[in-house]
Amino acid sequence: MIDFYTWITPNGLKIAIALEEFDLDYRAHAIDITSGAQFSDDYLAINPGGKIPAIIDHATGITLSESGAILLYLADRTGRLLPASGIARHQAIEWSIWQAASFAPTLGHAHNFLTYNPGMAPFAEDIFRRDTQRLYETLDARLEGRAYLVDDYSIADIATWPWVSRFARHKINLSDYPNVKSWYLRIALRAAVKRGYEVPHFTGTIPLP
Ligand SMILES: N[C@@H](CCC(=O)N[C@@H](CS)C(=O)NCC(=O)O)C(=O)O
Repeated sequence: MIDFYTWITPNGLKIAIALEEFDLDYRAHAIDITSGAQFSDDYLAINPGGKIPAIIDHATGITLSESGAILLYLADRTGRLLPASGIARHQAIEWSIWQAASFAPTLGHAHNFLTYNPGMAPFAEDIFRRDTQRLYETLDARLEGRAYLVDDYSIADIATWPWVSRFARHKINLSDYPNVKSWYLRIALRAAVKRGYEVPHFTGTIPLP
């Protein structure tokens, strides 16, 4: 059994979708980061950084935070959605790290400046709008002629997809990135993705461009 601490945000959705894809036994615990639940003593004992997501896997005794590390752990534990060796493994890790280090932080800042606080920091709005577009260009180029980021569907796709699902908040028109759009729609059809999108609770159906 895995205890899974999460909220209705892309970093949480990555793990919800992965747990559903791996068909692992888990209990989801909603940590409402809008009311400060991430700073409770109980939660800080699980993740001293006070961020979701985190897991406790009682089968192995491990407690983990950082969505990228959790995805790698779950893939290795199940032997699925990450090649065991070879170039494809390194490329899946490469794109997972691209997502964690570049895509997610930039889009998160874009949400803050472009959607939640528009007009407050024009310079930051400009930087994050342009950087977001550059990252979409990178993603679109990678997906040219490919169904998934690396050969077969993998944790790299699971890591990236929930952030793309917030395209409206970072002011991206998916029709401007046709390869991203078809990849996004392909993954949106997966039953496990639909189930994961409703964890820890239903917030609406998957947005369609
Ligand atoms: N690099 C971390 C980022 C985690 C993160 O930023 N989580 C956000 C929600 S998406 C959070 O918990 N925010 C609450 C806070 O910062 O107080 C990961 O990938 O897990």
